[in-house]
Amino acid sequence: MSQAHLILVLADQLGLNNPALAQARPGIDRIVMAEVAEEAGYVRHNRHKIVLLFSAMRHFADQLREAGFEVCYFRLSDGLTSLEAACAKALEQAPAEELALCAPGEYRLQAAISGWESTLGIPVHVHPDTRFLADLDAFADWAKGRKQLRMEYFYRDMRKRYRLLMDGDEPAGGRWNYDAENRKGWRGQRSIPERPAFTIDVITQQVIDEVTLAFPDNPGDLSQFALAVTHDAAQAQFDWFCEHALADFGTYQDALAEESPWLFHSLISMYLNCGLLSPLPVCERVEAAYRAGRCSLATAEGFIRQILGWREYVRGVYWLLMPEYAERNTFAAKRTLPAFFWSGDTDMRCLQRAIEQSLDLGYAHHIQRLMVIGNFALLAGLDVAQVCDWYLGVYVDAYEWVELPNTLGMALHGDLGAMASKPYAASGKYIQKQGDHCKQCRYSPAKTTGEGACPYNSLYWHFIDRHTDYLERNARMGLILANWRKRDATERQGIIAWAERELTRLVV
Ligand code: FAD
Ligand code: DLZ
Repeated sequence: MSQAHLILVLADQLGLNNPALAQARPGIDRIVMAEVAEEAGYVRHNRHKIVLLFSAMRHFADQLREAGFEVCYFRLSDGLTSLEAACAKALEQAPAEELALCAPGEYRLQAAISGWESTLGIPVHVHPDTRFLADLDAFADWAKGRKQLRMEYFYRDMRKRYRLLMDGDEPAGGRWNYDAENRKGWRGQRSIPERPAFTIDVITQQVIDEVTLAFPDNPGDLSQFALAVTHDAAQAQFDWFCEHALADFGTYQDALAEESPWLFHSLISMYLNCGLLSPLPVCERVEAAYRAGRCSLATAEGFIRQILGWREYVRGVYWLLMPEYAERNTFAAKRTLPAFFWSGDTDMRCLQRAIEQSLDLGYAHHIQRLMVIGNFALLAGLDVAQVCDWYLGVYVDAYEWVELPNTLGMALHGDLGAMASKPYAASGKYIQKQGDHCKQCRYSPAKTTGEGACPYNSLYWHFIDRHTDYLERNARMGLILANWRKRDATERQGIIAWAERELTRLVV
């Protein structure tokens, strides 16, 4: 019989579908899991994220033990600083023929692991991560020779491949994309269902106490912790979404609401990303809801596109273009991140609400991340690396494979257009159209300059003006540039001067 293997399970790989666990032999192979300072500290992680991962890891370790495995589990208080140190310690306790693990989700860790064979002195077998729907080699093949990568074409191939929302060879309903039906602004049209009551178990309470002590300066109001930490509990939260919120998901997908941080969103990204839920059953469940008449095609298509399309696509782009990707900065944006990103203390209501809930809960929905916070960072020319680090730390679902293309690429257009064909830049009027924050705001989206003018308005034109050379090369920006240029010179100068004043006041 061959010797024991040591299997390292990372905090975002918590499922029996982890390929490193697929051939694991109970009673022979050992599993190592570790809460370590290096992973918990490489950005200022939200405490909700740390509690979610540590508690889910401890629950999963128990599940593996029940399945007959020996699990070598290190807690943060054991003082091991890195995953490598944890593996070394586990090997000290009992030797192994090889170390196996599923490929990590971040380039930084992949690079570190490539040195472990020599430091640990045993072969290291890194299994490709098969928990996604698109294989990375297939994505690279798909991307090869294309002048521009576009999610829409990738997504159509994925729909055909997984036969999701297909009627024969045609997309259900005859169209691939129903986005146009999914853009309603929020005017309190519906009542937003209350999320079910949440109970904290003993393991999670202990983790909350430990994290509160160990990370006193990290964001996250743990009195509001309500995240599932087991597969069953994550499934129950998704079931609740399908029953109570899915039907309105599409219509209000792009809406911004004073009264709710999440409207009809699913709140499952954190579970998909750490292995408590799997993407295919989630998509199949939503298709079944549509086929049973429980949600519209526009809703089902909109939802499935996010997971089958965007989620897989951003991962493909990340691994295709790293590590050079992270160095990109299209607009040489380098203004220091304002202090209010860490406090929410700003009088721009939409931004205040979005940042506050991001810090307190580790959650903001897509339009808050893209069109409120990201849009502000883009228009104000905030340092792309500082913005990306903020996103990577603050959100409970953030790992670089998904955070970086979304932040650097989609929100900041900092990746030279690899992710999005044009910058998602918008003025205050867009924010007003999508929701009801402006009514509570001291600024008016109807004004561009002068006391009480919404800062997004002048900053929008400042952005257009300072990047004319770049934007001119993009046919989709033609109309906006023409709009800007047809204003008379004095008006333009006035807007730019006001925007400069706002930048000095708000940013530096
Ligand atoms: P829903 O709105 O209910 O959508 C359903 C699911 O679709 C999500 O759970 C998610 O898995 C997937 N999804 C939707 N949009 C995207 C997308 N653009 N990329 C990848 N998956 C998507 N998502 C993360 O998972 N981690 C991140 O770190 C992250 N950072 C982001 C940063 C920025 C600047 C932007 C604009 C978006 C980011 N997103 C990220 C994508 C998206 O905002 C979140 O997935 C979503 O808000 C999570 O909430 P939800 O589960 O309620 O999503
Ligand atoms: C995010 C995170 C945190 C906060 N802590 C740990 C940890 O203590 N142990 C661990 O195995 N993983 C942790 N993670 C997740 C890793 O950072 C993640 O595996 C990599 O970022 C790759 O996606």
